[in-house]
Amino acid sequence: MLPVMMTTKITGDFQHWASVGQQRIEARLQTLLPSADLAPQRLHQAMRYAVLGAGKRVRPLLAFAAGELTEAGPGRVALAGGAVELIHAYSLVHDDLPCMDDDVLRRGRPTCHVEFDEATALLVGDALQSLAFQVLAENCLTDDASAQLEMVRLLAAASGSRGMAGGQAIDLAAIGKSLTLPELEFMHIHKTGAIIRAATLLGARCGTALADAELHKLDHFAKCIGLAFQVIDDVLDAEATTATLGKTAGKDAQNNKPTYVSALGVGEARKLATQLHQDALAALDGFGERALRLRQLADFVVMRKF
Ligand code: GRG
Repeated sequence: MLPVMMTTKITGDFQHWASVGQQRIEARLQTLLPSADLAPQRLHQAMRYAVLGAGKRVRPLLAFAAGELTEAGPGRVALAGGAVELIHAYSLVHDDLPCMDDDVLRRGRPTCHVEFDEATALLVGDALQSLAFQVLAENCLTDDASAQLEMVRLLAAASGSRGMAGGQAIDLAAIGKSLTLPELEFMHIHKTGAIIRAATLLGARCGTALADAELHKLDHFAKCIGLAFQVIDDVLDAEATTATLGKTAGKDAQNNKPTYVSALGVGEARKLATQLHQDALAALDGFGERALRLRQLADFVVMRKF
């Protein structure tokens, strides 16, 4: 069951749009993933378990919203957003492994290695990552072949050692230490922000090309939202319940991890998220109505309760 995008300020119109997007991406992921009865069945069952039926799908929704800026076809954006969601799902499976965050609950269910086993969970992550790039390589996502190659490069860079994997390495090395705010920002721009940025840029690249200045503004929007997403993630880890989050609450403090809450306290962390939200919205000035969904997603990111 996909989570419903409910916040205090978000309108019914946005909820409907988000729900349509969630269903579209769910249907796309269903067909992108190998069937569970195809050999090796256990691996394919575990891949489907890790990806389908849950998750907020924030990254594909960002891709759809950015695609609306460039009049991209939703079918193409679903493929690009699906590829990003496969990378995201792989990162969650690996992050939950005993050698990393060692967690038993994800998206309201047992984590992949608990439901299956560690070796299978490792392979699930590997195979989801490969599948993401296969999806980008074997489908037509834009009429411009060089733009499509750039999309492959973007996602590879965002997920590699100078992106998400690098951010995760910094995160693991920081356990038990305190980081300065610039160090925290550097870690999260990589660990969480890089994939959120990639989702936004890939969605936009499925449509007509943006001018460099517009692309720069969209990238700045995504950078602010990626960081705001993490600041709120830290706040929710400290304030929300395990039942609401669908993952173990309070893990950051329990694992002695430096976070925006440990560095600033909840009140100041929320203020930082509000500032990032405003910066993100300011970056969209000049895009007009075409950026409506991006603005609403920015609202959702800072007001979310899960
Ligand atoms: C293992 C290479 C590697 C990277 C792991 C994503 C990640 C890096 C770790 C996850 C740990 C974590 C809680 C990060 C904070 C932000 C984040 C990515 C939260 C989970 O994303 P949501 O809230 O999850 O979008 P859903 O389940 O809704 O998709």
